[in-house]
Amino acid sequence: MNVLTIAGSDPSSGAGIQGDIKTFTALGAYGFSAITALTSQNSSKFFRSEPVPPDAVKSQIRSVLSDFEVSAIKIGMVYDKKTIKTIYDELKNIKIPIVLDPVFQSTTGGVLLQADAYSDFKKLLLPLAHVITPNVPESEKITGMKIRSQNDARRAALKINSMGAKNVVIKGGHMKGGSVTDLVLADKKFYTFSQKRLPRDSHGGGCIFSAALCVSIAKGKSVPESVRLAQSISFESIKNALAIGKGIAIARQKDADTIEKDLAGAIGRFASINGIHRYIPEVQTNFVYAKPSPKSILDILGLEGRIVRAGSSVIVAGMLKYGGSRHVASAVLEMTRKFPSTRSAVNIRYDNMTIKKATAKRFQILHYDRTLEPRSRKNKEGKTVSWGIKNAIKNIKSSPDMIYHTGDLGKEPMILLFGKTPRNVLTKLAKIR
Ligand code: PXL
Repeated sequence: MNVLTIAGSDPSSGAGIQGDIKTFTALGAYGFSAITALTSQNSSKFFRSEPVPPDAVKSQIRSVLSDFEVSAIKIGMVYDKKTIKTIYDELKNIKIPIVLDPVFQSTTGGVLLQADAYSDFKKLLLPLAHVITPNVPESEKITGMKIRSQNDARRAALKINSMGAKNVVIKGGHMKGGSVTDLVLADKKFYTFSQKRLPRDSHGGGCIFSAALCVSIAKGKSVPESVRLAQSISFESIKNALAIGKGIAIARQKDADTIEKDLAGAIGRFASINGIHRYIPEVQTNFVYAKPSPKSILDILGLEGRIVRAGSSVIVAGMLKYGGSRHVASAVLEMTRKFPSTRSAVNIRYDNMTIKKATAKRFQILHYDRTLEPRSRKNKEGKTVSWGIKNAIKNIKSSPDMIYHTGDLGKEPMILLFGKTPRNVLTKLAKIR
């Protein structure tokens, strides 16, 4: 699968063309490039930049599009009015989805878009965007609004949408608070994805986000699912940043492990299911995926936070982490001891209707009674679920789809839905909704 980036060159290779190509490669896509400008910068300083002649920008884009099949295009640094007009003319009639990353200023203060080019950026490029990915200062620049709260961000996203960008992601990194919340407006609906704030600054994280988003869109994934993946990839690469220069660390792409890619994507899809908030229990939801033959919950990837019900939508809180889930992971750990290929699960709210629908679909359903657990074992964190799963599957020959319990004193009843992969779990969930 091939993608194209139209962006500036960054000799430090953290951002721009070089950063994009590394991200594309790490995610298994083939990356083409058309260079719009040459920047001279390192980890401490932005020295200068100059545009590539518009005719050469045009010729690069044509060279790529006239030959190769391209499934999505990312636009980054566009520098000036002439470059914007050139890109607009080349792309206005093509049907390939465009991810537009408005880059106005570098981390070290360099000007990436000239002051007199903003109005053309808004008028010509913004309406071409399938997805636009501004951070808070960029959203303020685009809308002329001040953004201090989630509500402000929602209003800004609606405005950017009304200016012509089909879907909008406002990255929350610049907003105050202990966590970072990215806001997504996709098909007129809002989604929020939040994560822990990393204590350091780095160069290139924004480019990695939009490049990863571009690959996911190229694969035909939905916008919320793609944002979730992009958030996960950029978070990991900022955590993994290298301090190889005298200044700011440079974000570094890790090859995304497929467990992480699959689970991050499935969580994004789960969160965007219509009416999914009704399936979230009081204790909230986790979704996990184990490495093959997990030895402990540290081999099982889950959300460090939870999928949380918020009114009639859900918020995905926290990033994926091995050992991030205790409860659902303990259930999967126990399951894999008998059925090694059943490596994923999600917990959902107990409801008799759900059990009935699952029965009608001929799911293999088991249950256990928490009140029968020997006293000596009780109150040990994560132990009850291991005991329950072990008992439930004791005399079973094939892996169950669903295991539930009806609670205990002060304990909420719960349904666990199992599958071989997160995708498989979602397929089962779709059958019982
Ligand atoms: O991260 C934004 C960015 C994008 N493109 C180029 C850059 C930078 C930041 O420095 O240099 C070329």
